[in-house]
Parts: sequence; structure tokens; C-alpha cells
Amino acid sequence: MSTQSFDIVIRGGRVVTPKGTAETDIGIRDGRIAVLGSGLSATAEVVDASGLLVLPGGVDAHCHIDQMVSSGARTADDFEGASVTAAFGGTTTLISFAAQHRGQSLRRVVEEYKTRAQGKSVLDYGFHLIVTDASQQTLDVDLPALVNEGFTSVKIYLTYDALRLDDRAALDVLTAVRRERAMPLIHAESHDMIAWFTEKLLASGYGQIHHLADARPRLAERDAVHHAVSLAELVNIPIVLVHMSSAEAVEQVRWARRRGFPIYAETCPQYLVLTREALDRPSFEAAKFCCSPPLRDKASQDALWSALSDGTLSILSSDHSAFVMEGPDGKLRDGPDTVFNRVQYGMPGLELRLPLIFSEGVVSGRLSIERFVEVTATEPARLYGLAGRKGVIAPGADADLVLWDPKKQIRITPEALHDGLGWTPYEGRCVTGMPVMTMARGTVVCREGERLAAGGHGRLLARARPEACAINTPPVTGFDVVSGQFICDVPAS
Ligand code: DUC
Ligand code: ZN
Ligand code: ZN
Repeated sequence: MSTQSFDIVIRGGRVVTPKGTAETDIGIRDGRIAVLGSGLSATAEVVDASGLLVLPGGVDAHCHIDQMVSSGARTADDFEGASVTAAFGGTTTLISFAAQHRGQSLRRVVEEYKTRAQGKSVLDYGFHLIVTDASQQTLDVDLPALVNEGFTSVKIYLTYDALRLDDRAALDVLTAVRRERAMPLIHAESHDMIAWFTEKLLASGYGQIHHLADARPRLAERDAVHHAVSLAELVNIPIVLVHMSSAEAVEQVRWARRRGFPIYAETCPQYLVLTREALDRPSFEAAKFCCSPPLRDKASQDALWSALSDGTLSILSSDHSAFVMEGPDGKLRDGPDTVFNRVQYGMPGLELRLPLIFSEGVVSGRLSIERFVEVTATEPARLYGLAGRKGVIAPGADADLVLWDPKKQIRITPEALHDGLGWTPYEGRCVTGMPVMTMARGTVVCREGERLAAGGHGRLLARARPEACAINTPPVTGFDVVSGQFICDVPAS
């Protein structure tokens, strides 16, 4: 029995951490978790959590919010709308993207995205830097300063004409990221395979939407995942492979990890619960299911579930990328006959990431509740420099908490969601398990369907350099790219 007093006490819930689940009270003071124990008293509010799970708020480490994408289209939501919909789904931290397009100053891009979020987001947020222009100014001036300011992760693309880096540029970026001890994220699909196949399909008149899955085959992902791992090994840097979608990609990740190389990989709800057959619907329906990499088959789904459960895949993010359906920013910007490579790829996912995976994973017996918390909150926080602060229920962490009713069922409709988008690829699906209250830094953001926090409650997170990036293994080649010196002998190969 503690005699201290707290601003808020959450009483009687089953508290979940990656290490186990136990009934305990949580004492909160000044927006942080002060203590876990029993019989705690509060000066302000006691929240009765009996019959509920208490989870660390979700950390969604891959979402595109208020972003200008390479086609010139803008995603549909701003930071207020996106953070509110995320909070209703049990997420309390967002890591979105500050996307550099070629010729742009990375510094100016970041300042622009900071302005977009500031005063709007109800949740704490950070930005990964998307680097498409590997200039000296970007790599030697802007990047070091930005990493020092807490932007400690960088995404690069191996595909898309407007975004991709060739190998030399990719190695330059990885070397600079390694020097700064930041974390790289890699979009791994083979550009030339996709470009070649797209050209052949279009030349033969196969432009319909369902050919998206043919044009971006699993082999193109397998090939690029293997290649990305080789690039990382050459430079001796850990990487996060984002949005793994196929059994073949999982096989490559498993191969890399078996060899002891620090490869981390992410998947997303759409690859776990949807399949490519959805693309066979008429175009206005099929467009809802277009993402990149595309949806795959049931065998890939099964492989992803196993890999998520056994630790081959480390994190589960939404890859939220919401677009309206029509108009210049729409998924079908050329109308119902938009060819597959002109569709705007991406799906909304902020609000349903946790409910879908709880229902299909935990309720269906494919994931333990502890693993669910680990992949949706604890591990993304750890990988991206928020360890101990976000994604955990422990003294000293921010009081980002979700009261979760494991029995509550809903049938998904656009009206049941809070994104105002008017469509969802999950329409008609029923899920079991929903958040009933989401708290961010001790403030209740939403409760029983009601929004309670104002835009601007969220703060920009200065993230630490991820622990995983403090590399102390010798380079496979013996040559250290950062110091420019041979630092050890390696057997001739
Ligand atoms: N890559 C992403 O990470 N998200 C949306 C589309 C894409 O190509
Ligand atoms: Zn990507
Ligand atoms: Zn993405």
C-alpha cells in the first residue's frame, strides 16, 4: 500500500507488458507513470479499469500524414484529423514522414512538416526523414544537424522513378546514416523488374487495376530485400525493412537474421488480413485495396503471421496513406479507367491497426497479448529512439495508456471510424476487442466514442539515437566506410 498521492490512478485493470500480464494499479503524476502497485490513492481521478486490459498506447511508426507524395498528390488528412483517428484506435505516438523531393533542402522540408503538425496533433509525433537527394548539403550538413535534433531515422527507396536511389547513392546515404548513428528504413522492391513488367503489361493492354499485383510481383520484393541486406552489410549498418508483404520477403529476412546480422522488419495489417483477390472488384472498389507493395496470397499471409509471432518480423505499423477517391489528389485520378500504375497507392490504417490485429491475432490465437503489445508499441519505440519513454508501462514512461475492452465487438463501416474519409478497405468486417479510453501523457484524448483533447496537445518528439545503431561489430569487408580505414583483416573471399 503506497501512501503517495497521484493525479490519476488507474485501478483494477490487467496491465500488459511484453514480459507478462498482471493485475495492478497505475499511479500517474505530471503526465508520467509514477508507480505500479496496489491500493494507490489519487487526488484527482480514479479510473476504474476492472474487466479491461491496460495496454501501452500504440506506437505507429509508419504513417504518411499531410504528405506530398511523389506524384504530386497530397494525402487526405491533416495532423489533427490523423491523430484523432489514431487515438480512437488506441495509438498514442505517431512517426510520420518529412519527405524530401529531389532538389529540395532537407532542412526546409523538415521545417515545413513541423509547421504542418504543430498546434494540430493531439498525439506526440516524430518524423522519419525521406532522403531522395543524396547531395553533399543533405548528407554532410542537414542530416547531421537533424539527427542531433532528434530526427534519428531515414527512409530510402529502391523503387519509383522520382524517389529511388541507385546503389551508389544508397550506399552514400547509408554511410552518412551510419556515421550519425541513426536508423535507416528501406522500401525494398526491385525497380527495374517492376518497370520492365509494367511496360510489358501495358503494351499488351493489361492496364486494369488487378494487374498491379502482377506488375509488382513477390519476386521483385524478394530480390530487393536480399539486395538491401547486402547494401547494409557492406556498410555495416542495421536496417528496418518496411512493409514486408510476402512469404519470399520473410524468407530473406529469416536468412539475414540467422546469420546474425541486425536486420529488423515490419509488416502491416493489410498484408495480414487482406488478399489480392480484392483487386478483382470493379475499379472504384478495387482502388481501395491498392497499396505498394501490393496485397498477396493466403500463403504469404500465413508466412507473415508466423514471422510476426516468432520474432522474424519485429514491428507492426499501419503504413497509413489515405487518399480521397477522385480528383487530382484521388486514388483514381484518371477516373474509373485509371491504369494500375497511375492509381495512388495507400490505405487508411491509423484507427484499425490495433483492433484488426488484436481480433485476427490475439482473439484468433495467432499472437499472444504480450507479443501484440511488443510489436505494436514497445519494439517500434525501442527501434526508433523512444525506449523507456513510449510503448511501455513502467515508472518514468509517459502515461500513454489505453483501456481496452477485449470483448467489445464492432462491425466496421466508414461511419464507425473517425477519419472522415468515407471509405475503408475493411468495410463489413467484424472485429472483437476495441479501446474504450486513450490517454496521452496523462490527458484523456478520447473515451467511449467522445473526443476530449484539443489539437496541439501533442508535441514533437526529439528521439534519441536508437540503441541498435551503436554498432560494434567489425565490417564484413574489413574496411570501415565511415573512418575510411581498414580496421581488421578478413579472410579473402
Ligand atoms: N511506400 C510506402 O511506404 N507507403 C505507401 C506507398 C509506398 O510505396
Ligand atoms: Zn514504402
Ligand atoms: Zn509507407
